[in-house]
Formats: sequence, C-alpha cells, structure tokens
Amino acid sequence: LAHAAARSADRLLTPPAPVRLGDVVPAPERVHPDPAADFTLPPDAVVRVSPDPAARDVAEQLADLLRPATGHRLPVTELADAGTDGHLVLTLSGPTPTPARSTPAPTAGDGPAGDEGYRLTVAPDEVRIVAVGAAGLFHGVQTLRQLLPAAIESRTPVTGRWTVPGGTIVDRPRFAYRGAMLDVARHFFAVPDVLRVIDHLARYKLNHLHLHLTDDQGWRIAVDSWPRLADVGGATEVGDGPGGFYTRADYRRIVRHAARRHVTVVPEIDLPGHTNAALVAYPELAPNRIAPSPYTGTEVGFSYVDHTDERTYAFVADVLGEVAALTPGPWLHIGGDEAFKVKGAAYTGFVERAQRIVAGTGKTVVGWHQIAPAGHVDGRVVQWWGTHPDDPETADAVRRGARLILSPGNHAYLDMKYAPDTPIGHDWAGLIDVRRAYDWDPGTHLTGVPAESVLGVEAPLWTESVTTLAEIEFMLLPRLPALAELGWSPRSTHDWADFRERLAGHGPRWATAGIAFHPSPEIPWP
Ligand code: TNX
Repeated sequence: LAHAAARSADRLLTPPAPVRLGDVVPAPERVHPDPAADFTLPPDAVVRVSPDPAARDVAEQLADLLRPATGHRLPVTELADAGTDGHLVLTLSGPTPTPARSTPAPTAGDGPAGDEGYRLTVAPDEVRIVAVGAAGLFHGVQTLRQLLPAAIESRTPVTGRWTVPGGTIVDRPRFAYRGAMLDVARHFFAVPDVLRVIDHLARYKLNHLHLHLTDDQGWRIAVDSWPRLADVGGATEVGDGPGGFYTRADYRRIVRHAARRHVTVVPEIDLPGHTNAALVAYPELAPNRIAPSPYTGTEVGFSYVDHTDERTYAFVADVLGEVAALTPGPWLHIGGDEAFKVKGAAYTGFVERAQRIVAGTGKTVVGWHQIAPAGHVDGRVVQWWGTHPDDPETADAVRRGARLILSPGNHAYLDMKYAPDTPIGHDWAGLIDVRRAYDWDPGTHLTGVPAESVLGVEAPLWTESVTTLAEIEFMLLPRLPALAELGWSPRSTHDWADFRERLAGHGPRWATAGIAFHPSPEIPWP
C-alpha cells in the first residue's frame, strides 16, 4: 500500500505524457482521453499475453520494439486467464471489442475488418490491448508505439520517462485491403530492403505488399519449370545495374517477414505486355520467335507474349502455378496494363484465359483496370490507376461483380514528384505533395462505383528512377501515411489541418529510426 501511495504521489508530480492520445496515424475510430490515467513504463515491466502462438509472437515483437531504447528486460509471459495482471497486457477476446456507449454505433465496414480491430486501454497501472485476432493486437501495438515518446525509436538506450497518455482507443479499419506496391523489376531491390519496406507498411497498419515482380527490364522471381526467366531475364534493370532476382528461399523469407507483421504479399506477373525480359529468356514466347535485345530503358507498351500460341498458356500456367504455390495469401496479380499491341478480342481473350488459370490455382485474380472489359470471374479484383474519376469500363466491371482497389495516379502514385524540383520521379499524373495524397475519398472517388465495391486502396511505387532504399523511403514518406489513413480511418476523422499536425510528430520518429523522408513544406515538422 505504501508502495502504491508512493507511486501515485510520484504521478502527481509527473508531467503529462508528451504525446496526446489522439496523436495517431492513421486516426483511430474512437479516442477517449483520460489525462488522470497516464501510464509510465517501469523498469521491471512485464509483457503478458494470451496463450496463443500468434498473439505470443505479437507480444515478442512489442518487447523487441521497446527493449533497445528503454534498456528494460521486458520478459514476455503467458496469461493464465484474462484477469491476470502485467504492465503491458495483450489479450485475445472472443467477441469484437464493444464500442463505448456514448459514441455512435459503427455503420459499415464490419465483416472481416473485425479481425483487425482492437481496443487499447491506458490506465495508471497497465496498458491493455484486446482484440479478436492477433492482427488486431499487432495494430494495437503500432498505436502504442506512436503513443510513446519519439525516443522509443532509438536503437540505443535513452534515459527518459516512457509515459503513455491515459484513456481508451477503440479502433478498426474502414477498408479490408490497404497496400503499397514496390516495383522490383525496373530496379531490383534485395531482400533486406523489401523487409524494411514491410516494416514501414506495418507501422501505418497497411496489410498488403504488392510486388511487381516482372517487367520489360527484368524478371525477379525464380521459376523452376522455366529457369532462364530469372537466370537470363533477371540479369538486367533500368540503366546499367546488375539486376537480380529472388530465389524461392528469398521469396519465402519476404512472405514470412510480412506474415509476422500481418502483411499479405500480392505477387504480380505482368501479362501479356511488359514481358521483354521473359522474351529474352524464352524467344519461343515471342510473336516472331526472335529473341529481342535486353531492354534497360523506360518506355512501355512495346513487348508482348504470343497470345495465339498454346505454348504461351503452358508458360502462364506453369509460372502462375509456381508463384501461387509459394504464396500463402489469396491474391495473384496478372498485370494486364499497357499491352498496347494486343488489342480488342485478342486482349480480352488472353485475360480471360489467364483469369481461369488463376482460378485453377485456387487464388483470386487481381489485374490493373485495363482488364475491366474481360469477362467476370468469381471474386475478381480490378486495380484502378486512372486519373479521371469517370471510367465507364471500370464501373461496368464493378456492375458485373468486380471489386476495386483504388490507386488513382494523381493521388496515390508514389513515383510522382512532390514538387517541380523533386530530384527523382515522374510527373505524368501531376505533382503529388502530402495534401494531394490525402485529399480524396476512396468511398466516393469513382463515378458509378459504390463504396461497398471498394476493397481498398494501394499506393504503387514504380522504380524507373528509384535506385536505393533511401530513395524508396524518400518517395514513401511522408505520403504513405496519408494513403494509410484513407484506407484505415473512418471518413468522419478526415481533416487535413488535423492530419498534418499529427503527421508532423512522425518526422522525429523517422529521424530517430534512421529512416529517410522528404521534409515536405506542407507539414509543420517540429
Ligand atoms: C504506368 S501504372 C505503368 C507503369 C509505369 C508507370 C510510371 C501501370 C499499371 N503501368 O508501367 O512504371 O506508369 O508511373
């Protein structure tokens, strides 16, 4: 008792937490601050977790996150029952965390989103995260991370008070699919770079990494049945670089790292265009059977596989079959963009066969919105990258049953320059600074497409001009969090003035973690 009294007296003298409970990106659905309930992590803190392997793994990741800066031991132990105490408590609960009485009931977006929701309660004696699934606990941990002082991002010990603002957050995503794409074909990025990109996604509760694995300039995934694809097709990239490819073990490592962070990998094999690297490796797939020269420029739309030859479909089935077998997630992306030389019925006929091949692997097909005119197959997802919201072909595909991933070129394209003087990037879809990345609504963006048909959002990073991890980070940050908020947060929280203030606090976090970012003049960095 004396100990408890001393602790509470200590609290009275303690300054409030440096971070406010609502200072989270993406904005949580509901925030109820309680300034009297701040929590300070004691040096002997323990992490307690429900006895479930996936939950346990989240608890281990939380401890790993906190140990370097705090220097605390943070042992992780399992809870015998939900009532047992600890300082940081992660519990799985049967039913979805119930919202507080005083706030309106949620309107839409339940369904599978329930698995990703969480409730975080900060009280003087403990921080507790409750969720239906481990994904929810993981997202709750990302929120907790942002509620600690920025110094928590230090990889070496920092002396300081590790105080978290008191109160309750009840949160869950608006859209089920929230992603980013990395083009590893134009420039190849080795496994450690990809793992770090996954970490950046996870911070902002993004749950899909789309890998653009093949293009004219390089083929990046080993395929046992067609070994020259990677051996020959992987040896080039834009410019004079050496290229590269992922072995099956490399790819599995990426998938595993992503899975621990509740991120699903979406592999893309771009067909029937964007295939020059494949044709260099296997000229028999080329329309004239003549091997083209390796291509290291940045034009698009000139290459295609011979859609009139049965061998092409054997190739497609072999490649998609192997990639599907390596991929635990439900999606297989077949590209379909910019096949300028395969027109009309030849194009839709090819796409329809490729869609059936994907269905045969047990996966759900995704394609860029050029596939819209092809026939519908169950579950099909169209990724829209247009710049004008009137797109009757895409709206028609939605009417025929397609779901949509929105990647509007003029808002979500991370390869666009921020400003005229941005040293890398394109500008064909305009300049995209943070406000432009933030100010659109995925639920109402496309004419004739209802919010219920929108599976989610994705920010693609094409890499014609991006050559290093630091350049990837420079293009991702600070725009990726804007996209993440559109995908996660209820529309009612959408507010540019508020967002830019919340985002500003992330600059010091990135700087402390050694992450490169663009210090956009639109954000009031501290
Ligand atoms: C269009 S977006 C492409 C890519 C380019 C990109 C550059 C899409 C599906 N295709 O091949 O890299 O523009 O912004």
